[in-house]
Parts: sequence; structure tokens; C-alpha cells
Amino acid sequence: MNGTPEGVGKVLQLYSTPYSTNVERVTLALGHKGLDAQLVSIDPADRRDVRRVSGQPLVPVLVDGDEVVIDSMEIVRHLDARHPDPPLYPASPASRAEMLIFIDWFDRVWKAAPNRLEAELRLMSPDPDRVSSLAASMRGSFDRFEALLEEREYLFGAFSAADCAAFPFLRYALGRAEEDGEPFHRVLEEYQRLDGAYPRLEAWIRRVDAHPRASRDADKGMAPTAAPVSDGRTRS
Ligand SMILES: N[C@@H](CCC(=O)N[C@@H](CS)C(=O)NCC(=O)O)C(=O)O
Repeated sequence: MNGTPEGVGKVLQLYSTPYSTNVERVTLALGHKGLDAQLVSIDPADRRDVRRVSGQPLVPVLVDGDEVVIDSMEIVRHLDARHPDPPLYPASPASRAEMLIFIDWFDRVWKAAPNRLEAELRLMSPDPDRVSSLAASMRGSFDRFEALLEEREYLFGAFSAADCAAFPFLRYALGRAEEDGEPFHRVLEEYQRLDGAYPRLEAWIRRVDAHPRASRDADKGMAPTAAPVSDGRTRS
């Protein structure tokens, strides 16, 4: 991978925490474009450096020269604008709008169920009806992904920003690295069991997992951003 993006005389810096889903969106986008970034791996319990550089506490944060970009899919859009080849969004305005609508659905609608489920399960006495309705909502999305992948290798045909957006969350359907104890990731694993019923979705997870990404593995003593699907899983 290129240490420095072509034509841009500076190193990208990516603030990250281990196993962050939103950071993995960005490392997939960087990998697709053959770019690398210097990972600034922060302690999840100490956000001072992230606040200092970006004015807010969440990762990922990308520092690209004088520009500081926050929010995973904003960073993906920034990278695509700066390094258009190979693209992550379709060229035609209509197809691009469709993809942006999918990503918006994923962030605002799809993510709501696992987020609410995690919050419910944190309660002293989770409401079993609410748990099963949220779990059903998560399972209900599998049919949509399976249908999107009919006669397609990736969610919108060629590998794109849509795959970067969804994969880090859906990958938990095939298990979790043992050392990844994040409660939200446990929910994603526990409530996304495919049970062999969604072969296209399962094949897509393995296909995207095989894609290059920036600094996936422990690099220069830093914690991994994400484990490969096939390694150290709690189940397969
Ligand atoms: N919308 C933001 C969400 C960022 C986010 O929630 N990041 C998580 C890591 S995946 C985080 O830093 N969480 C720390 C916290 O909530 O205190 C994005 O897409 O980047």
C-alpha cells in the first residue's frame, strides 16, 4: 500500500479504537483505494486526543493535511472526492442517490434495532417482548440483504461505499473475535445468526472480509482495528 497518497505530499492519520465498526468502514475504503493511513490508536477510556484534534470524542477521525474530517461515511466521501480512482460511489447522480439512500437507511433504520436491543439488555429486567420484537426486526433485514445480493457480488454490484457501510456490522453474523468484548458487538453476534439460511449474505461477508484494508492487523505495536472473520471467532 502507498504510505503517502499519490500527488498529496502528506500522510493520512486515522484516529481509531480497537474493533471499532465505524473505523473499519474507513479502513475498507482506504484499502480499496490502495491508500494507507497512520493509525492513531487511542484508549477508548481516554478521548482527550480525539477531542483536541476534532472537537468531539468519537472515532473515526481522519486528519488529511489541514483538514480534519469526522463521521465514518463523511470520511469515506472525503476520500472518494480526493482519490476518485477506483471509485466507491456510482458516477450517475441517480445511482449515487440510491446508494446514499441505502446508507442513510442503514444508519438511521437498520442500526436502531441493535442499538435499542443493547440498551434494553443493559436494564435490570429487560422486557422480553421488546427484546423479541427488536430481534425479529434484525432478522427481518436478512431477507433484504439476501435479495440485494441476487446475481450480485456486492450490495450494489461492484464493491462500493454501501459495502464499507454495512460490512463492519453484518460481519458479526459469522462470529466475533474472542478478545472483542464490546457489548454492542456481542448483541450483533448473538442476534444475527444466519443458521445457513442466507447463503448469499454469508458468501458476501467472506468476500468483503478478503478485501484489503489499511492497517488491519497489529501494526507497530498498535491494537488491531478488526479481526479477520475466520480468525479467533467465538463461533463459525
Ligand atoms: N456517526 C459516527 C459514529 C461514531 C461512533 O459512534 N464511534 C464509536 C466507535 S465505533 C465511538 O467512538 N464510541 C465511543 C462512545 O460512544 O463514547 C460515525 O459514523 O463515525
